[in-house]
Amino acid sequence: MKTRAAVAFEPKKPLEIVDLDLEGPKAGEVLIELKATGICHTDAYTLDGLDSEGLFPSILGHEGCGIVREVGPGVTTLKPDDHVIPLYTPECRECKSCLNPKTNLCTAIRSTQGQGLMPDGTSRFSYKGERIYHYMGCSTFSNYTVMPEIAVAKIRKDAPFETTCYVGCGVTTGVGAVTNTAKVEPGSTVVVFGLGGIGLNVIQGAKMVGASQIVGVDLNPEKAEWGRKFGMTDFVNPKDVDNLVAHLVALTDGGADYSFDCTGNTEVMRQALECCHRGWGESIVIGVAEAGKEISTRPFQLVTGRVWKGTAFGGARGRTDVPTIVDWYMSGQIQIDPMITHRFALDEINKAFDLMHQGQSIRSVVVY
Ligand code: NAD
Ligand code: AHE
Ligand code: ZN
Repeated sequence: MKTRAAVAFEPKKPLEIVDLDLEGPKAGEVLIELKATGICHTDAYTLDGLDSEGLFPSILGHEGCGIVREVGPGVTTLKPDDHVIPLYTPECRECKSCLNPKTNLCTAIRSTQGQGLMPDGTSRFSYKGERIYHYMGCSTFSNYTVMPEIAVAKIRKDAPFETTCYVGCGVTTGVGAVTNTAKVEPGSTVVVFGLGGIGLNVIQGAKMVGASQIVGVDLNPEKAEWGRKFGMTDFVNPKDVDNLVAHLVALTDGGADYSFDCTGNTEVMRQALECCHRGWGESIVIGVAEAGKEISTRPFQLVTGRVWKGTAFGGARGRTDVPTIVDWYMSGQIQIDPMITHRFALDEINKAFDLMHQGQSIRSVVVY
């Protein structure tokens, strides 16, 4: 069949909107009609050529929501008309990682996913006979995509597509980093670096679990008002203080119980660790750093009890946890609507990347 998609033909070039060929679902796969997709900073990072796994030409996008239109042989858990969210972190429930409660990082199809291919080692997308790569196993910047059954979360039908798509990455990543990875306790002191589409969700997650002090840190002063909307108690612009770490340690009475990097900047990751409380403070790396970047700190920071951790997809097991997060949204425990600042047709998708780079959007969504 044909599908209309925004193709990344080359790094650092605008996406091109074209009609291309999509092969139907094979065994264990489903065809999904996307109804909406968010644009995450990770899409921009890959398009900018900063991802060591980045492949071109490819169809980016990993924050989608849509409807199952066709199922391949052997599919048992999904059927046509199911409303679904594609998962870049699948949940096969059988691999060594899925059987270990310590992680959400299912390994069943990770190697082919990293090569831009379906689990059988081929791509379903082509343009003028040339292969187009899948991206993060999702490729939601296409009106239709094909997904393995193990990488699809079935959700309730009353959840609106154009807001619920954000659960496919940003909401789950931010809220899940608080609830699954850090396991922030009520009364905790939390510092969040980077108040974009991820950081604001860390803030609302920290508020939901009862953190008593939530400090937001951002270079963009306009993010102060955004943070306050979702539960931030204090805002610090690094440009306004001489020594950011010392300032944060003083502001939090000796250091944060938990800090989160939502910038992808390795210098910020160090600050996030070092503003944690001596003896117990934990810092969670969420931001994705450019290829080749490394983090550093004095080992004494760890010797004296600070803990450095990371999280992917907020530690969530997608098929199990995503429907619950959608329920939290639908029951008002978390907010999504105010964070969707811009809506575009697929033809206008490059505007969403411009707004993100200019710091003018929280989440832009393409509505199909
Ligand atoms: P975004 O562009 O919406 O927000 C980034 C924010 O960080 C902006 O508000 C920006 O002003 C701020 N910032 C930049 N440099 C800063 C600095 N030096 N100090 C303080 N603030 C600074 O991006 P996003 O969509 O929120 O994504 C944030 C990061 O999280 C990206 O690196 C993205 O790739 C990553 N991410 C990781 C996961 C995961 O599973 N680990 C999931 C989604 C996104
Ligand atoms: N491919 C990059 C790393 C990119 C990365 O860390 N991706 C996150 C999700 S970001 C979503 O917006 C992730 O899930 N990582 C775990 C995984 O298995 O990819 C690189 O450095 O090679
Ligand atoms: Zn993302």
